[in-house]
Amino acid sequence: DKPPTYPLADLPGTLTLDNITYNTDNVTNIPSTLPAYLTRNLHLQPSHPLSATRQTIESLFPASLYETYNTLSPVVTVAQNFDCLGFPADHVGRSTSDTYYVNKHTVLRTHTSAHQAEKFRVLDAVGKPGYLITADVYRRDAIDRSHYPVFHQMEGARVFSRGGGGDVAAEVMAEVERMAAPGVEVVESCAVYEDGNPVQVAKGHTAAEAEAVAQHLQRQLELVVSRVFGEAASATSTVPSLAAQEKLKVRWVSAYFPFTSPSYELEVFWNNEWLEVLGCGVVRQDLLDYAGHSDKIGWAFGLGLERIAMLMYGIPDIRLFWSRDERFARQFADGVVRRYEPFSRYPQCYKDVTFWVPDAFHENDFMELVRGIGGDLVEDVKLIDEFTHPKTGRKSMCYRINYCSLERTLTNKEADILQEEVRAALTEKLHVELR
Ligand code: FA5
Ligand code: MG
Repeated sequence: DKPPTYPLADLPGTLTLDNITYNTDNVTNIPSTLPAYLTRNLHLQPSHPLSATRQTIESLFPASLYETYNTLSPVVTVAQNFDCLGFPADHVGRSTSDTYYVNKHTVLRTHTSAHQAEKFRVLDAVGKPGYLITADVYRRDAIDRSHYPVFHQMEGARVFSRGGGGDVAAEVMAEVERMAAPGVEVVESCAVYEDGNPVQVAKGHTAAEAEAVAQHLQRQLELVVSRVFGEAASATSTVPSLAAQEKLKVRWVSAYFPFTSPSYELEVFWNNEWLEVLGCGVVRQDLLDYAGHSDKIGWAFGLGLERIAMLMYGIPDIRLFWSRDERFARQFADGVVRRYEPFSRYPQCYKDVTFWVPDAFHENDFMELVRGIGGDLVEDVKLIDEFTHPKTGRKSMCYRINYCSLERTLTNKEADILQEEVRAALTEKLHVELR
């Protein structure tokens, strides 16, 4: 048992999430602001941009081949989220500074891959070789316009049968030949072979099999981005960065996940920047073996819906997805993809706080403390200065908190009150010495 890095509240012995009560213990770190997110289900709200994005992508995966799961509970076991997927015991993702623990056996899923093992297990019972899962996921993280402690992922997987004496590599490659994605230009690629030698091929796979499955995966995902970004471009000429572009530039970057090999990330060139939209790979055979599919080989991917929806609709700030403001919702009511029109530009109010940090300081604890007090009024938090005292060796940090409402003008006085609360909580809960 690791000690908690920061017990967020004086928690009672139990915690109720989504109508189920869990025992808490010394690793519980769910702030009181979080449970309310579990019931929002933005990916299922009619005409919400996340729901529309989900449906656009789902339409590219035939229902005859892919079973869709959109209501799986976010409360999962440590085994589901980490152990079954081969995360090593000391993986940083497991730490209480990165993950929300309900108790030492139970977490809020940090990714939709938490459901991989159970959904692979029922493939035959369901009678389809693939699935799609869309769900809210939870991570303790920094605060800025593109990071929020709750976001949405879509996971997809597909298996191919290796039984029956057929040549699965050849069969999959034959399908790959028919999968060209219009409107996408792959400017950089990494495949299974490098200089003619197979790389990262998992135990139990031939290089030819891994290559075929990786190609199938990459072509399928190129189809997804082609359709999603193509829709954004054709539906409205007010998305200038895409309308002006001949083809969408994408690149495949080699990556690492404990449960796939080879693994890749897909990046999209957007507004002059490479943006990572998904992670994926060939599923490690021991995972499929364990789920009762030694006779199959397959791929899986996990993409960030907010990342894609922000590009598709030109939504500039991830907090907007959570807005209950009518002026946000009604822009998406007719289901047509068009550029988001900002309904306000209210002033920002910057407040700095400087403190000496104790040894056990984790930045995410600070981020969460700020968010716990300021909520969605905190637009972002940036480290602007850091120094170590030459004599005492003590470390000092200065953070700039940007307070800004998406819905109204926040007064300087209101920001001051929040800042005072942050300062008080810093000494009281994180035991830092303010400067
Ligand atoms: C994963 O979560 C893996 N489970 C993905 C995967 C699935 C790999 C199946 C292989 C097979 P990662 O942490 O990189 O990987 O997140 C995947 C995607 O989620 C990212 O590419 C990004 O689009 C999105 N994402 C990750 N962190 C955030 C965040 N803080 N805010 C918004 N989107 C995020
Ligand atoms: Mg990543």
